[in-house]
Amino acid sequence: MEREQQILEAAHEAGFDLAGLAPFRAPRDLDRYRAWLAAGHHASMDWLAEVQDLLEDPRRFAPEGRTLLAVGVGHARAAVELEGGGRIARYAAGRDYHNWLRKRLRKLARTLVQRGLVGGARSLVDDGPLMERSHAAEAGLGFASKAANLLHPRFGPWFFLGELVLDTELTPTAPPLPAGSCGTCTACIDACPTGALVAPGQLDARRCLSWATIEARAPLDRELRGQLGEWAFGCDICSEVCPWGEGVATQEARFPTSPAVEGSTLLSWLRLDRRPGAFEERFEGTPLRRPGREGLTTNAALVLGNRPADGAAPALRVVLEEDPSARAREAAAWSLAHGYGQDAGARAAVELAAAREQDADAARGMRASLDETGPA
Ligand code: B12
Ligand code: SF4
Ligand code: SF4
Repeated sequence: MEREQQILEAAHEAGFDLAGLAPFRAPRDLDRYRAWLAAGHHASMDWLAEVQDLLEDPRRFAPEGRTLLAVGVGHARAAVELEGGGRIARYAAGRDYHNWLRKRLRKLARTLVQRGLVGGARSLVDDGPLMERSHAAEAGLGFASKAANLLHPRFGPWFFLGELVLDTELTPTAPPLPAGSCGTCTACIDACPTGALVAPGQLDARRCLSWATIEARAPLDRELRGQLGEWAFGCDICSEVCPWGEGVATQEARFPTSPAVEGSTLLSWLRLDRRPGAFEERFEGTPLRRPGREGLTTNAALVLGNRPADGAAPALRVVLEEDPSARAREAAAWSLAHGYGQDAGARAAVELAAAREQDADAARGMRASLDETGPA
C-alpha cells in the first residue's frame, strides 16, 4: 500500500472520520482572509490579525512542515435546549472538542513516526495560526460554502477540523466536491437573523450571534440583543437550514452531553458562583468556559429579556443590583426593561440602578433601555 494511503488509514484507525493531505504552504484563500481583516469582519478578535504573518506563511511556525494532514470528526446531534429555555450550539454540548482532537492527534503523530511513515509530526487544533477550512478544503475534506462553513457530503457542516503538520513531501488528496456545490441555494444567507452573511461565504463576525455570545467582551450592539432570540451560546441557524446537513447520523455517543450543560439553565447562569476558580472548575473541559462567568451571565440575561420566563425577574434584579460586572448589570437592565416592563417594580429597579450606577457606559446603557421601552 502507498505511504499516503497508510497515513490516511492510520488517521481513520485513530478515530477520525475524514482525513486528507495537502501541501503545507500559504492557504489558497489567503486573499479572502486579507479582505476579511481589511473590512473589519473579525470584530473584536484581534488575535486573528496578530497571527496574519504566520497564517500567510505557515512554515514560519513549523519550518519542518512539508505536508498537512487535515482530519475531520463528525459531531451531529439533536438540537440542544436548556431546561426552561435557551439554546446552545450543538458543538458545545459535549466536552471540549479541542481536547478530544488534541489527544488523538498526538497519538496519531506517534503512530506515524513509529511506523516510519513520516520523520516527525506536530498537532494543531483551531487555536493554531492556520486558516483551517481553506487547508482542509485543499486536502479534500469538503467544499467552501456560502455559509462560510466547510461542507462534506456525509457530514454536512457538522464536523470539526484538526491537523498534523508532517515533515515529509506527500501526494495531495483530491477534493470530494468542487467549491460552488451550494448551487443556487441561499438558505443560510436568508435564514441568518442578523444578515451576518454579507455575501456568499463572507461572514461579518460583528453581526454573528456566535461571536456575540462566545467572543464579545463588551456590551453588544442594541439591535443584536433582540436578534439573539434564544441563543445563549453560539448559533447553529446557518448549519441547521443547510440541506447538506439533513439526516446526518448523530454522534452523541462520541460527545456525550457534559454534566456542565446538563446542569445548566438560564436562571442558573444568572446565579453562577463568583468565588475565584469556581466558574472555571464547573465548566472545565467544555467550550462554555470561553466567555467566562461574565459572558454566560450576560448572555442569559439578554435571552431572558427576549423570552421572559417565570421567576426570572427577581434573579435579574439581583444581577442588576449586585453583579460585579458592569456589562452583566447593564444586560440585566436591558432584559428587565424589555422583557418585564409591565411589572412596575422591574422598571423602578432599573431607574434606581441607572441613577446609582458608577460605570458611566453602563449607566448610559440602562437609561437607553428605559428610553427604548417607555414608561410602564
Ligand atoms: C474565528 C472563528 C470563528 C469566528 C468567525 C467565523 C468566520 N466565518 O470566519 C466566529 C466566532 C463568528 C465563529 C463562528 C463559528 N465557528 Co468558528 N472558527 C473560527 C476560526 C478560529 C478562524 C476562522 C477564520 O480564519 N476566519 C476567516 C475567514 C476568512 O476564513 P474562513 O472562514 O476559514 O474562510 C473560508 C470561508 O470564508 C469561505 N469563503 C470566503 N470567501 C468566500 C467566497 C465564496 C464565494 C465562497 C463559496 C466561500 C468563501 O472560504 C474560506 C475557506 O473555506 C476557525 C478555526 C481556524 N483556525 O480556522 C473556527 C472554525 C471555522 N469554526 C468552526 C465552527 C464549528 C463555528 C460555528 C459553527 C460555531 C457555532 N455553532 O456557533 C460558527 C459558524 C459561523 C460561520 N457561519 O462561519 C469550525 C468549522 C468547521 C466546518 N466544518 O466548517 C472551525 C474550523 C473550528 C474547528 N476546528 O472545527 N468562528
Ligand atoms: S452562526 Fe448564526 S448569526 Fe452567525 S452567520 Fe450563522 S446564522 Fe448568522
Ligand atoms: S444552506 Fe445552501 S447556500 Fe448555505 S451552505 Fe448550505 S447548501 Fe450552501
